[in-house]
Amino acid sequence: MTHARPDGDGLGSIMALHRSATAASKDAQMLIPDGLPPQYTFLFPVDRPAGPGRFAALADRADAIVIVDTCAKAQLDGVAAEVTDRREKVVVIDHHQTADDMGDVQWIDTTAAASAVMVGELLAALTWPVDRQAAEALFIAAATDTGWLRFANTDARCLRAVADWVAAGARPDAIYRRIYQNERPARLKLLALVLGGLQLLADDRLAVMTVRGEDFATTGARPEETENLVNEAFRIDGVEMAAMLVENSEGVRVSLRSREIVDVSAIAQRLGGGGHVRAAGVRLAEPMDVAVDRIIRAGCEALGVAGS
Ligand SMILES: [Mn+2]
Repeated sequence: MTHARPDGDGLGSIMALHRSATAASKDAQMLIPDGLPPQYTFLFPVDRPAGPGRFAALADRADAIVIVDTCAKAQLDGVAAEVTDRREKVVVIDHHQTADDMGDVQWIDTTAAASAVMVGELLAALTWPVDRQAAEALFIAAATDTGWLRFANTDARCLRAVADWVAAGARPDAIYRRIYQNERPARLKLLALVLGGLQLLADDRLAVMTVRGEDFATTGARPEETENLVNEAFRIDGVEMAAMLVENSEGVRVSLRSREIVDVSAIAQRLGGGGHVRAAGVRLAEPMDVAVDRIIRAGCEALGVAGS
């Protein structure tokens, strides 16, 4: 099993573990504490992970409960207590800092780029078969946790693991297409509209982008298709902070990102939102033009430039 609101690393890792274990004649079942995100259903063409309602029945007849990509009770949602009640059976494989006391065996390596790298090493040590589908799942897991092998966590160990999976039949071109080149035309039309309206301020260090209500009708895009659009601004050399403002029926949803200087969580908190130092957000119950003005002032102030 992996964590609730599962990502590519958690899901790819359990898929590969399940497939290799089954090929090694083990009786294995997958489980996730909540629903399977639609964009990852393709990882499970045959067996789908069970839901939390099946946990007790599966756990009681299992010899081991392997939890991958988390060691935080809070990420196990409703099954956290049921997991720790069976701690003698629990094996954790994880690469995050947060390590609760969840089970008797906890293999935590914060230097691993992805949990999948650890899973790949474990499967090699066990000499369990890793076929093309398992290798693809591990590749997807490592690729999504490293931003397609470009984030700072990408290291030689990760690249060696990826090389093994390519040797086992994983095709980077097909996987890239599946994960990153599967958008609807409407989303690209929205991207064009957003980039067309991009404003650069504070000596071109602050980028502000907007999506107004009518832009959804014009392009046919859906509100969820604004996800990650804010990051497009960092294609521009010198942009330190980016803001994306999306209009909705309650007002404006603001996404803030910074490259390496500005603490955008401080800005978000001051306006009633929150988040991380490099990625934060806030909802403003005011008209778009007022919200844009507020964000420009906050951004210019954070960058030490007089607001326009
Ligand atoms: Mn991970």
